[in-house]
Amino acid sequence: MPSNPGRKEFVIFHPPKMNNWYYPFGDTMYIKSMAIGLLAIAEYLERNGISSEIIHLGSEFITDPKFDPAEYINKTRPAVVGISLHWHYQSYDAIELAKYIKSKNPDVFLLMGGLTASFFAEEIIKEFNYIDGIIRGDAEIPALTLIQVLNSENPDLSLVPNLIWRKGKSIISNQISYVADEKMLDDLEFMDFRLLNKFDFYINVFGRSTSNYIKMLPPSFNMFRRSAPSIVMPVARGCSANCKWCGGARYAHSLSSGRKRYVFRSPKRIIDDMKKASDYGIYNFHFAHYSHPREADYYIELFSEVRKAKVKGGAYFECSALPTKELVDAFKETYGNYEYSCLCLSRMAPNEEVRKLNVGNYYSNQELFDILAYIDHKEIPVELTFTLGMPGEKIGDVEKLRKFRREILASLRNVRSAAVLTSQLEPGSFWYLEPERFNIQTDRKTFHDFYDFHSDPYTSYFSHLGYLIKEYCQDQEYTVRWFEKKLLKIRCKYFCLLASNSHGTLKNKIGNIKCVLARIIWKVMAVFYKKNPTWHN
Ligand code: B12
Ligand code: SF4
Repeated sequence: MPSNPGRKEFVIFHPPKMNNWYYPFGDTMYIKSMAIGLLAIAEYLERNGISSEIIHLGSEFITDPKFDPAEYINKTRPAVVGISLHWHYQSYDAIELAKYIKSKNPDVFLLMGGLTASFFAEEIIKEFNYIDGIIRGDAEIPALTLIQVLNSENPDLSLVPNLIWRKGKSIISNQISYVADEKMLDDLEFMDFRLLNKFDFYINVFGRSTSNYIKMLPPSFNMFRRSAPSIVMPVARGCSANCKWCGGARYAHSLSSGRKRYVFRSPKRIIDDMKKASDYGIYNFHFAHYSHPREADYYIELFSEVRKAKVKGGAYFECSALPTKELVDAFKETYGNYEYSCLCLSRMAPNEEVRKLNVGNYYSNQELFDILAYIDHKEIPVELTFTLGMPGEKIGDVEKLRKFRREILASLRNVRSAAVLTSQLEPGSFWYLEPERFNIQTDRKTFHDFYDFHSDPYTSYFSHLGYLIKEYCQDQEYTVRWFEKKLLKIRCKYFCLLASNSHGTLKNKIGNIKCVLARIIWKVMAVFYKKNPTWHN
């Protein structure tokens, strides 16, 4: 049972994708990180007199397999139950959770929010009648208003900004009039972990594990790789770029949350967050909001403040655009001495034309090689991810990718990992909105398509795509499933994830052998392994 069972008016659940299967890891749980803003919503309500709590159903089910979310709501009787549906991977789990809770608690107001729920708000509310409302986009003021309205004598839901709701048989869509600006974001408090049940588990286990939590292994075995508790810093909301695969790009945000502008929080508030996070034992800070070289100045200023304030800890800095030399210098000066610090360059592909078609901020191969050489010269560890299967690519590009990756790896001394990954189709992305422009065909259009897809426990981020690229393999007709399998085979053959920073044929084979051994181990363990029941199974 959660550690703090006092009555709360607002309970928010984070449902991970409970069943996610990828062979080398077996039966895993995915989407362990909660939406960055959940703690801020809960804290905002608390400070306005509405007691709130967040329950991460992954931590609950691991630490207490008998935990029953519907029973918990039945006992605590909150006015509103929120369910976070931020990542499309949660689609099935979130909807089933709503159904289960409502079936046992018909009187409770069941609210959803998050990026995916916002994008598909109308379809979701029309189809799943146990959901009473969805807040589209930013939710702090709307959630507070909703509870105040529900607590009033004559509740009038039309007063709640951003809410889409049901009135008898009609669906009413209130205007999106709340989009948090700089001032509001600076006012929010993102690090009050006391509002999250089992926060120790969240920080120490999920904060240190890989993206897939291997359910057959105990928590301590899931804590390899990054061994410092780490958290993503709430630096900004929205994005300035329009990468074509991304459901959180500038255009996608304007559709789902009405956000037109990328908004950064002040460096001072980020320093406050870091200090508070340190009080909870977090000493690795993950930055994932760098999408254009012009944003480098913000981080140079932030890092200078970090040095002044002497905030201890390392940093994992994800670059969606190429970092500038000045940014690399500032990173080195601030985080060079910390064991876990690292720069990450993601979604690299060798073909410049493919990059032009897909990347928000184009850079040439020469620019990429130059900055990588500079990072290496500064002796900063790097993590690289390469993407296989971007629109515009043809099967012949696989050989180019091998060569490109080999060249990069041969020229760098501090590579931590160099995985080759595929992407899934994200709702709201340009790939999703305009498949013809990218010469792709998708099998997920409606929310229901995502829900159906994720209801299959044998799917995973690593093995499925949700699209095919036409003419990738010439003179052949094929389906999305066939294409997914084809790319998976290519990945296993040349870019085995268990040999992630090697590029030799032999090392890849060793990776493949490890994978076969893992399969045998999971098969044996499956005989003894009793799956935790969830709210859906
Ligand atoms: C930072 C970031 C990360 C960080 C941390 C994310 C986090 N903890 O929130 C890291 C690096 C860990 C990450 C990981 C992943 N991410 Co990411 N990430 C982003 C990024 C760049 C910014 C997110 C952000 O700033 N959010 C801030 C705002 C938008 O969200 P928020 O404050 O948390 O939540 C607000 C609302 O959504 C809402 N809300 C959320 N839940 C609820 C619940 C209720 C009840 C209510 C009322 C409201 C509500 O209220 C909040 C504000 O008031 C976005 C792209 C972008 N620019 O948006 C991608 C993005 C969100 N990520 C995405 C993906 C796919 C992933 C991964 C699955 C990638 C992968 N394949 O492994 C993983 C999932 C990891 C996990 N959950 O365990 C996709 C999601 C697409 C989709 N619709 O599913 C995006 C859009 C990028 C893309 N490729 O399309 N990501
Ligand atoms: S992938 Fe591109 S569009 Fe999406 S958040 Fe990152 S920089 Fe922005």
